[in-house]
Amino acid sequence: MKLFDFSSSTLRALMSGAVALAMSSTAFAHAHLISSVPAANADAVGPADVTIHFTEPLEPAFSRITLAGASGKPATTSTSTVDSSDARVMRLALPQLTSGRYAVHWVAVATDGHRTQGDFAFNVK
Ligand SMILES: [Cu+2]
Repeated sequence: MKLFDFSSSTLRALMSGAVALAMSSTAFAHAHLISSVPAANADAVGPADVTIHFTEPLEPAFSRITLAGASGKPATTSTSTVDSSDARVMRLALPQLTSGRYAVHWVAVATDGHRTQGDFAFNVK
């Protein structure tokens, strides 16, 4: 009597599991938000831009920040940029905003191609 009888499909499943584990250990290179200005839920006075610091350098072509007002409509038509001297910093220039609550949405694609995204809001006084 054989104790183990691995069929080739079982072996393949085990191997793909091992590959998935090996790949997930490199997935920590995802770009995560460290901090932002304005900060989440902050009361901002005349903010000139939204600046977000990430854990990893970003791919400018696939990363972006967008801003919506309380109505859900875009609060600016300008396009966000990744800092040319530090690709871990992304920025959206702002027009003069009227008082109210604004929602930031960000998409960050790290140089390993992994995509993260998030939302936060701040208030303009
Ligand atoms: Cu990653």
